[in-house]
Amino acid sequence: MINLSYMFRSRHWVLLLFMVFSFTTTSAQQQLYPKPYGVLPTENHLRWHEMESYVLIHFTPTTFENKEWGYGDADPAIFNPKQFDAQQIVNAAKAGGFKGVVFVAKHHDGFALWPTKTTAYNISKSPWKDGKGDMVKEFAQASKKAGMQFGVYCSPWDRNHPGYGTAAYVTDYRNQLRELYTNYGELFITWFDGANGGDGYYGGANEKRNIDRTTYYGWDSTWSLVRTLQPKAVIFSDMGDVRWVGNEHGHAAETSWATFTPVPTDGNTVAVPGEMKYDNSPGGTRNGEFWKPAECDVPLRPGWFYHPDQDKRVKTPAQLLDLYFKSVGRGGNLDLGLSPDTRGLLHDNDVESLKAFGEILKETFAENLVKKASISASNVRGDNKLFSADKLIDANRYSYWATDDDVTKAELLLEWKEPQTFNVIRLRENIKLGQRIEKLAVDIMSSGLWKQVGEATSIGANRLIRLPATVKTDRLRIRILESPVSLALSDIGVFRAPDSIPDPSYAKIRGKAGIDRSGWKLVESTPAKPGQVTIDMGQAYSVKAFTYQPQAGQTAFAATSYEWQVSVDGKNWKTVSEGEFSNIKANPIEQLVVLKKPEQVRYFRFIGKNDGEVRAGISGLGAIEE
Ligand code: FUL
Repeated sequence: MINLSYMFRSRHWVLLLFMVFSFTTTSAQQQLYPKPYGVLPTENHLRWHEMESYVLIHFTPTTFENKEWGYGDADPAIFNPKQFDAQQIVNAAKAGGFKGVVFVAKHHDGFALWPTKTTAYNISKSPWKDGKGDMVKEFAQASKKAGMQFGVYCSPWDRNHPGYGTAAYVTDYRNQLRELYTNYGELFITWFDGANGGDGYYGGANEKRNIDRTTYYGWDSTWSLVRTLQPKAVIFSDMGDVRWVGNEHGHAAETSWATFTPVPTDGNTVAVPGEMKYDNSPGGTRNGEFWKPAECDVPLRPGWFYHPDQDKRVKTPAQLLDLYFKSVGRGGNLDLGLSPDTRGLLHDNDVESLKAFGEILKETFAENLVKKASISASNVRGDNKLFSADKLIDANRYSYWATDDDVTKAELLLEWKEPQTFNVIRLRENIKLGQRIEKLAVDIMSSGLWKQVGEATSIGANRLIRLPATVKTDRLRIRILESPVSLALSDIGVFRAPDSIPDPSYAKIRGKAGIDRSGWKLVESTPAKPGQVTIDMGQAYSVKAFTYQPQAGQTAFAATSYEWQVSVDGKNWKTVSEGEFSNIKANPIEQLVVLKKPEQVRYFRFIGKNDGEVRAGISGLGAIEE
């Protein structure tokens, strides 16, 4: 009896000791909630991430000049879009699944699309609506009506303003921002591009105006206007709250961190729009100083402005879907450029592409197959229901599955009663706790064996893994392989994108191809003038246009201005076209130069200049017959 009671008491004692021990060790090592890792997004960032995609609309007198950059000298009289309908444009964007509209209220040409008090070069001087129109207002209202958010882009560079380069312009520029931030409701974004300084009209001076980009705009003071007047807006710029992804192709790097440390150019101490190093922009900076996720901007057509010769070069729904995966699917947002034509409407081809793309997106994400699955995890933080694996498949974007502090690798298993068919996996971290996961792999059960079908790095706000082929299975496994800290994943989605996407009708018939280059001979190219070449096409043609393709990855050497000379006999030459390749460094696409009238040409000479010197990388030249 005594013995038994002793034993009982001692076992009890041991159990008690054990409980105290385990309780104290857990609480000493691990708190209930995981600690955040690194820098974190703001509330503005969270809303921006949830948007995923929006459009950027360029429509100014530059449209009527058929240019990419207006020089600042266009007569406002040319701006008369007789059928302008903001709602047609905004609705087309909405049909594409886009959630917001950014309107270019003023581009580099300096023409203000609203009746501003800051410059006479504005919409009130145009015949549109007898000078009583306000295009910013029309887009703001149309966006509201369509349930879309609204933002503005007001170009810091102004090729019309006589005072550009002096303090007077900066005062006017800030007043333009004040007007835009005060009179058009709540903005979700204010957009600042980095192209600034250079030649322009400047009130008739027609000269080059260089500015010190690090000091001229006083970005801290300029941006404080956003914080005060539009506190819910994110700033887009090369190194804004959301960063330029460093290209205008619309995609982030395969590994793209939301964190970023802007790096000044050599000899400078600050990074500013237009003057910083862009090497890390596509991929961000692991453990960077700021949360600055990538905005991936790309026009729906080759250029940002409407050009009739690009009607058949509208990106197809399949291309848009690919861009979506490379931007939104890599934790960034997609900003797609739309360009109304001179009627003031989006061309039918653009409307058709957007609509078909929107339908594909809807179809892809219509059914999340995880809803039918059961889910389990190899570890759950503190074995606590708060962090259980089913948080990954609930409807709450920020509820999350988490692991114990010392668990940085783990497995998640999804099981279905019946085999499921899918080709897209979506993963989201609870970014309120930072960007943690560095690498994971996706396996499916196939004929009784695990088979790896996908992998991903940098998860963050949103990671879409497009499987190389559609699979059918009743078991899916996610293996999280690398993370510096415990895991905090909030979402798994399993979807099926259409296996094939038909091309829209316009894309089936592309524009007339260039003249066959196989018989062409290079008759002149000298190392002393690396931007100049002369070509003999072997016979004379009636040429209506020339093309120039800059070298990929060498945009610093792209020609920023051009001259084409032609000859029939190789002796007598005439210049048939001269001008600027606008925006070529940011968007190094093939440039098309249409001649004023078709010319008889056997020999042509291309002279590509960079900053006034004959010096340009040439990856291809072409000629198009009448
Ligand atoms: C660039 C500009 O130079 C282009 O013309 C275009 O507006 C693009 C969206 O931003 O910086």
